[in-house]
Amino acid sequence: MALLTPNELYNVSQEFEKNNNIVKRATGLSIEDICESVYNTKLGSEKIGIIPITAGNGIIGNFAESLFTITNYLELDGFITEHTDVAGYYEAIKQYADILLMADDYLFIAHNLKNGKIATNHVCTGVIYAEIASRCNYADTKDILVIGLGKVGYAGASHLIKKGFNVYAYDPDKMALEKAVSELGVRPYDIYNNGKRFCMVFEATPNENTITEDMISERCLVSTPGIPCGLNPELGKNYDVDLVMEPLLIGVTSMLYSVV
Ligand code: NAI
Ligand code: PYL
Ligand code: MG
Repeated sequence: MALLTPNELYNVSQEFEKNNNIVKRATGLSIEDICESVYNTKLGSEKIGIIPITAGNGIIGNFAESLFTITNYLELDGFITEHTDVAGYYEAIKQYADILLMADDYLFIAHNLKNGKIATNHVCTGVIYAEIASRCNYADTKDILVIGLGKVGYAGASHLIKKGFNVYAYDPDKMALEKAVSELGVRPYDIYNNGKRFCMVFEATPNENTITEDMISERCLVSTPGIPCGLNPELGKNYDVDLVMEPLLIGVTSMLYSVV
């Protein structure tokens, strides 16, 4: 599991605002509007308990603070527990938290104690980034390219299929590709011989340069949570790409809307 580093989280507020402006320009809606539409929910003033977890590789600098930042941006009542782990969980309950946010090295969850809803970061991240790509306001087709069919990519591809998009997908992991073809009905995209170009791309891989020139049309929207970014900056500039890419908070926003 690729873990975030404090360095990737030092300016999350600016990164979130920057990406929200790109999303508004390319889709006509804000990230919050899109989350409201996807989950058919509205945020209130829920109390959000953020519990630092020391398991595995331990606390990631700026992680809890980043979650606190997005709860403020969304005008929720967020707090980071003074204690970690079980003591932190107990503290959050005693502080009457409505929703808990906590992450170990394998799973990052949002749990609404009031309605019982629970969500994972990888599914909510896949759904929101795929949804953003699919709302490109200058696309004239329902064809969309998905690069990467792991935990995040599979969730996003599943969401797009349910929305009726023509999902073309690629993953070098044959098992992952075959699973998505058989379970979701995605169409395998042959990166070596396809000729088809896309104006909507959802990428979810932990590698650079996964998006190549022959995959994208002149003007396109690339929506990717992948770290590092799969789009080469040079290619992005030459092809006038609207790039939505942020290390954590777009996915967290999706988690919060999905559990209220
Ligand atoms: P994963 O390891 O479950 O899946 C990654 C998939 O990408 C694998 O199936 C792998 O075969 C595939 N892949 C690798 N190179 C490829 C290539 N050149 N072309 C196509 N597919 C390729 O990882 P997961 O959990 O799905 O996360 C994906 C990325 O998203 C990671 O970098 C992770 O750190 C990041 N992430 C970012 C979040 C955010 O909010 N920005 C939230 C969650 C994850
Ligand atoms: C949720 C992120 C997105 C990409 N990789 C995931 C990651 O880094 N997970 C680990 C999160 C650990 C948090 C640590 C803390 O500070 O509470 N246990
Ligand atoms: Mg994100």
